[in-house]
Amino acid sequence: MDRNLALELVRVTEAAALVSSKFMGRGDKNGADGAAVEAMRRAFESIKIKGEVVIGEGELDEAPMLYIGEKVGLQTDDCKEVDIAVDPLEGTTLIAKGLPNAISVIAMGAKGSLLNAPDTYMKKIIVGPKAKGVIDLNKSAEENIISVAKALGKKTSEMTIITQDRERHDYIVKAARSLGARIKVFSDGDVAAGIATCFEETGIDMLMGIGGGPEGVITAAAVKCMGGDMQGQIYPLSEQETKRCHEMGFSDEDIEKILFIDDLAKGDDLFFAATGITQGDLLKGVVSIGNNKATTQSVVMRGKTGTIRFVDAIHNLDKNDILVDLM
Ligand code: VTB
Ligand code: MG
Ligand code: MG
Repeated sequence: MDRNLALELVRVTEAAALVSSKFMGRGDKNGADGAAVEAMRRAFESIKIKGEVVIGEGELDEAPMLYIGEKVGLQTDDCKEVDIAVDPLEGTTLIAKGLPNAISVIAMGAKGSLLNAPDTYMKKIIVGPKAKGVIDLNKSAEENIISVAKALGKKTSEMTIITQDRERHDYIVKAARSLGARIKVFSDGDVAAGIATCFEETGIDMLMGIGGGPEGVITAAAVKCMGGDMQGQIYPLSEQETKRCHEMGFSDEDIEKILFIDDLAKGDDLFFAATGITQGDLLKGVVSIGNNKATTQSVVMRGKTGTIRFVDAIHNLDKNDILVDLM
């Protein structure tokens, strides 16, 4: 894929972030989500790709836009065919309450590279580059913490594990505590939390937990670009979710299987872009600076080269013809 597309993608996440940031703290999850989706859909129109959404807002009957199978981008014959995974507003509860770490995010890959994961839960373990190759979802949380600590040259008491604050993760908290490791919990948004493991300055060594399957694929693309490691397992938590897996072509055997990072995001022809909506650990949020201007901060990654760029932008919303009526 043309390397310039990486920066084009930022326009798309910026648009969704700008528009959804208006909803910060307003208690309106759906309003914020709808606005992000609409902005992202519009911003995609001018991107030189023949894109197909593989991870999106759901099936055609439940999502009017950015549904699985939807074609996005310019779609002209000279455009490259690509897989697109989007979460226009990752952390609807975060934006509704004005909590940190809401982001807008896109992963893009060569056709066939991104797993068409069902919209059910996924068990995940994620680490940065130094612990690549030592994680194993078949092993216990304790064993994984010990292996990762060893790879990082840390005592387990020097480790920080991040997990979503849910009862289903009690076994992780217990495991970490039994080893004297530190725990950081987050209320929502495991894409941002997962990515944080690949930036040493965050102090986060590994993520473990059960979060969204679609989010797992998006995170895998980013972790791939950064040289980290991840394993996933599709993890339906109800009969209905198991049914959903079957509908999407995942057999019981597929559900049992450990998915390696390359199963989630194949090869290295991958791009990832995220823009902060609320202030976060890695990215600043959208800030209105008056005179109908706002600032954003984004991160863009390219798998081929492993380049990671942070992009700060000042937007003049009066002059933004795609967003003007949405702001
Ligand atoms: C997960 C996680 C997301 O919502 O999907 C989570 O991947 C849902 O968990 O990042 P619960 O059902 O326990 O709320 C997010 O945190 C936000 O979309
Ligand atoms: Mg979403
Ligand atoms: Mg989400």
